[in-house]
Amino acid sequence: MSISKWTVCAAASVALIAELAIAAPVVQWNHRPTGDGVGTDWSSAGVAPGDVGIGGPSGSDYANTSNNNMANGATVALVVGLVNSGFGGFDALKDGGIVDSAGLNGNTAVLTMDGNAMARLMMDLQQPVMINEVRTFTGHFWGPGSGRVNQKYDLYGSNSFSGTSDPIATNEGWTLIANVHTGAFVFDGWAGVNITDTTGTLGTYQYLMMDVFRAGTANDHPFFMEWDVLGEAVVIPEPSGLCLLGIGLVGLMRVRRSKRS
Ligand SMILES: [Ca+2]
Ligand SMILES: [Ca+2]
Repeated sequence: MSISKWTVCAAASVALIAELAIAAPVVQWNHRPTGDGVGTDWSSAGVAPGDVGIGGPSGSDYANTSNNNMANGATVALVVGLVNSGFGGFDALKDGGIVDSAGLNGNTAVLTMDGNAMARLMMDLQQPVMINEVRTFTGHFWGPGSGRVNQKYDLYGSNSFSGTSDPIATNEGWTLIANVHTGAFVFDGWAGVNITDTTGTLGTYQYLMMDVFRAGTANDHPFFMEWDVLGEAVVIPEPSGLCLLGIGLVGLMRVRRSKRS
């Protein structure tokens, strides 16, 4: 490799490292009581400690089934753990909304945490997407109140998932995006989480993975109702292509200089 190629690659790496150094996830959440209904306004603080106004469930996000910008449609699958078959499938996470007790069974993906340390959900966006925001929504209606609306998960992103689905394995390319825990608040209604980043983007990923844990209350099986991914598809240049482009520009500059001299 020539010196100029190393120089271009090093400069690009330094710029990337500088950007990564100031990147910090911003995790916000909100709890809405049943009296709000499914068309609730999420923009004001709710009823639990730490609640703030957030964006509500989206029907036009990248992952949503009705999003025409999607090439082949996002898919969601359970990689580790158990899902309660008495409830809806994972398409319920991409239909643009939340439901109340009447629509609970058919439009909610319920992770069964009995005897399980965690459950792992993976979303394949089919192509790399520059993600500005991730939102997740849960809901539950049990009369006296439950902890099943609380959310506790770690969100990862990758562009090189190859099937072994281990976010810890560096050869899978998984990057930790954010840690989420909305607390152990006990009530009936909905909880929403918004994840953004101080840089304006959470990164560019084709695959997202949630490692879901028990939130800290009895029978705290999470009842997920929506998983939004706000962003746009992008084309990622190959690193080698970037370096070659840099070499080409340096070479062009050299040619012009030699013509002047
Ligand atoms: Ca959606
Ligand atoms: Ca939904």
